[in-house]
Formats: sequence, structure tokens, C-alpha cells
Amino acid sequence: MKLYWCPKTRAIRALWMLEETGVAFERVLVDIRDPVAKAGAAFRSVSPMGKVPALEDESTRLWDSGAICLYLADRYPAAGLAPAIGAADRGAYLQWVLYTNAVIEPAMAEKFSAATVSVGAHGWGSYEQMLEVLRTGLTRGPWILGERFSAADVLLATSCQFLMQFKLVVDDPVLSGYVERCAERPAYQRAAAAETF
Ligand SMILES: N[C@@H](CCC(=O)N[C@@H](CS)C(=O)NCC(=O)O)C(=O)O
Repeated sequence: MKLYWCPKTRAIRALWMLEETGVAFERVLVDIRDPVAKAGAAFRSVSPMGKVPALEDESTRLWDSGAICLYLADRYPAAGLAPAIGAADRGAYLQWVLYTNAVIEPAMAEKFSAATVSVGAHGWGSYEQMLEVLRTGLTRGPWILGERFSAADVLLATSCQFLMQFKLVVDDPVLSGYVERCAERPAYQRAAAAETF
């Protein structure tokens, strides 16, 4: 399995997720700030938009952090990163796995671009709604599904990190406490160590 990755990007999600599974993989650095590196044929065959993270697993090619997390959780069930199909919390799991790319990211784009909000028409509602629903979800703790850590936490915690890093959220104990709990996980620490080479 090959992970196309670049430090300080959304690729941390895939890297952390791979570390949580404990499986062997190859990490391939693609400097997305370098147009030549980004245009490489091998990378583009896995990531048509030239974005990281991208994952190649035999004939499977994925170029979205949410899809990669879902894929790895199902591919390596022994790691326990997803409730099984039919389990009581499978629905909640799917809902929260999709929340990052379907709701948080568009809401962040709304905030950054100071776009006019149309709560009824925009699939993500509004930035404020996104945050309120996320905070409420996290109050169950320690993880988004309660007692059980899952791939949804990898996506949501990294989103919370980005919200805090970009100062969209300041002094929020619910979000920062969640990020701190995740940062204590050995798999997260191994992934974070790769970011600081
Ligand atoms: N929906 C994708 C977005 C990936 C994405 O936009 N990655 C950025 C880095 S954080 C990137 O590779 N940008 C380079 C570019 O678009 O040129 C995901 O969640 O993985």
C-alpha cells in the first residue's frame, strides 16, 4: 500500500489512520507546493486532481481523506476502527465520518470566503450550525461515538485541529479537549512525528 502524502496538509488524516491500523505501508512525499512534483505521472494516476492524501492499494485508488479513512477501516476490521454493518452505532458512525468533508469543510470555506449564507440551500447549513452540531456531538465523549474510538474521530479531530490552527475557533474546551485526547494516542503521535522531519 502506498500513501502519497505531504506534511501539514489533510494527508495527516490518512497517515494517522494507517498508523491506527498497524499495517505496513509506503509513504511517498509529494510536495504539493511544487508544480513539477505535483504533475508526476505516478502520483496523478492515483490522484487525478493532484491532491493529497492519495492511497494506492493494488488496483484500488483513492484521493480523498474521508474515502481513505472509510476504506481502511473496512479493509482492516481487526483494528476495530468502524462498527460492523448492522451494529447499533454503524449509522452514527457513517453520519460522522461524512461530516468532515460534507459539512465542516464547506462551512470553513464559507467562513474563509465570507460567503453569503443560505442555510436552506447550502448542504452544510451554516458555519455556526456546523459548529453547534459538532460541539453537541462531542459532549458524549470521550469519542464521537461515546466510549468507542473510530475512523470518524480521525476525520473530526483533524478538522478540529484545522479550525483551531486557523483561529476560526478560539478557547473552546470541548474541541480542544477532544484534540488533546486524540493527540495522546500512540498512532497519532507516530503520524505527527512524520510531519516534523
Ligand atoms: N477532499 C480532499 C481534499 C484534499 C486537498 O485539498 N488537499 C490539499 C492539501 S490540504 C491539496 O493537496 N492541495 C493541492 C492542490 O490542490 O493543488 C480530501 O479530503 O482529501
